[in-house]
Amino acid sequence: MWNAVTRAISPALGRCELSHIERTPIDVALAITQHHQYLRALDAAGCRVLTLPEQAGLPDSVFVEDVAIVLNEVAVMTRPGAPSRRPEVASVAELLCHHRPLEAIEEPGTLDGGDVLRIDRRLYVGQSARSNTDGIAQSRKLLAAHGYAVQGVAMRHCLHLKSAVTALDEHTVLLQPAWVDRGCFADFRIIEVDPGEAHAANVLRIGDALIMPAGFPRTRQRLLDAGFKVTAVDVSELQKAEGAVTCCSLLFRSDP
Ligand code: CIR
Repeated sequence: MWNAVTRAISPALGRCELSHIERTPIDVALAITQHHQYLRALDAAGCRVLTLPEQAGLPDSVFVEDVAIVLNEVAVMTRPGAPSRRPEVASVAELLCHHRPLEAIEEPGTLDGGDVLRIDRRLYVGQSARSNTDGIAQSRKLLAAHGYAVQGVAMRHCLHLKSAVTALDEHTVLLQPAWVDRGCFADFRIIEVDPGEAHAANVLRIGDALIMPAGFPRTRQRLLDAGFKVTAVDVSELQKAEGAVTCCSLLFRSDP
């Protein structure tokens, strides 16, 4: 059974961190409606959805993915690269400690969960503005003890590694070649996003179900043509906050 930890949207979402996109007004009421649809999609994909209460003073707190790496054996609480986001960690740790032994990334390390792509026993970690060399080295040491290999991945022009590449199954990735080199994923079958849909690579996988943002119909068609089962959810207001679909949940199994 998959659990999905999520968090209700802060009314301050409009004051979120932004790195690679221009600030445009966010309709918070619409964002909340869209987030409910996202939660329904998680439920339909077979998740037990756990929703933490909103943190009004923390604009980006809906993006729970960034504060932890949750594996079958352990959860690593991150130290987010944006200082404004570090107060988001504690309340998620309080929940996760009931499900996993906890470890933590410590100063001077920084790491955002959005940079961590797990495929089988390997974790690809984006060398981004949010995840520094020390944070990646700490995660490598912590996770080697549990049999995971951690590999840093160069990337460009986007916030997180999972803005540029996500896994569709254990053998296939969806990739934006302008933001990460195909060669880093040479061991996998690579499906590229449609050239006109730059932000389409962020897809959330739950077993054999995929959730992706609406608004990328040509990339979605590529996934359907390749035989994947895809649900599209409109997350336009979260996209204005530089979020997408992986960032709004932390998935872990209750029967690891
Ligand atoms: C930030 O800049 O931290 C937020 N506005 C967006 C975080 C999105 N997180 C993710 O994709 N993992």
